[in-house]
Amino acid sequence: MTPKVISIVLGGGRGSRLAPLTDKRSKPAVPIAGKYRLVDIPISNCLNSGFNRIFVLTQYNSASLNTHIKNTYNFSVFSKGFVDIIAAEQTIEGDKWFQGTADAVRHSLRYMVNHDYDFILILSGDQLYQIDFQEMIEFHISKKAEITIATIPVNAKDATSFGILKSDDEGHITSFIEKPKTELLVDWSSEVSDEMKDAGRVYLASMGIYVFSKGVLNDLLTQNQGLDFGKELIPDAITDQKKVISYQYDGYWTDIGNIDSFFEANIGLTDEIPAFNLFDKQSIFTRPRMLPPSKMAATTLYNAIVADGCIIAAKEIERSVIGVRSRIGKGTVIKNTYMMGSDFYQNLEELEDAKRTNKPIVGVGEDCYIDTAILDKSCSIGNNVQIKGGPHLPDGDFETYTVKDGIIVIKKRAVIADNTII
Ligand code: ADQ
Ligand code: ADP
Repeated sequence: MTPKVISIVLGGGRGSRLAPLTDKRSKPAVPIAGKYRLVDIPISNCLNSGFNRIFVLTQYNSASLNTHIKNTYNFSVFSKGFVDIIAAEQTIEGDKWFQGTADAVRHSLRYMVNHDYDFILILSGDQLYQIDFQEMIEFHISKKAEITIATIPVNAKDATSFGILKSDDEGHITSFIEKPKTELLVDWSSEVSDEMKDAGRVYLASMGIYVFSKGVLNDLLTQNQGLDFGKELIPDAITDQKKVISYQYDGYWTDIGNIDSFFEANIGLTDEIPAFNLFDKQSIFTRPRMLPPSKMAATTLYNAIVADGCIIAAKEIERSVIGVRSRIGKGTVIKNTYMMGSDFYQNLEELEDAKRTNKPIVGVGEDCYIDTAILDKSCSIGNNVQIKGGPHLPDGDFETYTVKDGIIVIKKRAVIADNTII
């Protein structure tokens, strides 16, 4: 019998580490891979695992997340499936934002009472991976676990950004420390496969993906006032001798919480055999847009991903992801760049008008050179513009762009005049 599961996607706080991409939209709505949004990844993993009752918790309910969910995840009347957004809201009991991940789930429990379920699957909203949660739930049941945490071996550098745990031979987690300082790590290495050991990945990290048996989660959230799973609930559950089990995963998984990892995750998709495989039997779902196929003039493409509906005359595109409805002028070279695309097309009249008044059109103009950049949606880059990111650039925030970790992020709808050099 299929286990009865409700999934909760932690859609994030302000998403400040992803600014300026999150200036005008909530984190789950950030566009990824040219045509998807971050939230499509955990939702697709759930749907592909056969779990179609999903709540997305978010701090602020942006119109674009709502529109995306409403337009994408429509289930037939014969299905019990839904994807619902729960936003932090003022209630009789309180008027605060969610104070942390556990607090967010605690506030959402009242939406679960009408549902029939035995397990709650809690997922992070900003990770790239493909996991069969059906297998994880079966593992949880077979181990008679109360809590199961998905884990992955990581190296010492990464270990400081994750919850690190130790487990016994049976996979029981015996201790857990949230984001340990480097000097504490000596006591925390685990037995891992030779392959992982050779890669220096000897610390077992929590992936922030949890299965809870229903009663256990309810008890924990009512008896423990902790605000965060990693900082309080999980370590306390282990101290309380709850049966917490590690479900070790060694496939591709990456946390895309900041600009650098977001950039790498997108550009990594252009590898010959990308670690995250979009071209799989299991689909990543997103909003069907009914766009025309992309049209290209004399463009040389090396390792490029080009989404639907683009009109491209560029000279060269290399190791870049070009999003929906992108328009790129002739003579332009784009390298190591994620161009998110546009929300709309300008019609011929508007294009003529822009030409007459010397305004850059939406997209990238002619004879530009763009390297190591993220172009947010619907920006207008004029002709002969040079945007060159790289480690030489200091971080900074300007009217039309931000620099983080050497990556230049052009803000949504920014207009960059002809001949600009960044
Ligand atoms: P972090 O990712 O640092 O560590 P956190 O910032 O709490 O933990 O975020 C977890 C997820 O919840 C993210 O998707 C985030 O956007 C979302 N989130 C955060 N605050 C929220 C709020 N108030 N309301 C709704 N959603 C919120 C966690 C664990 C570590 C583990 C890593 C793995 O704490 O133990 O190693 O995930 O990435
Ligand atoms: P984001 O993807 O950056 O989060 P939104 O989802 O809020 O942005 O905006 C995308 C929507 O905005 C699309 O559905 C698109 O139809 C609409 N849109 C935005 N600007 C325009 C415009 N100038 N003309 C037509 N539609 C637009």
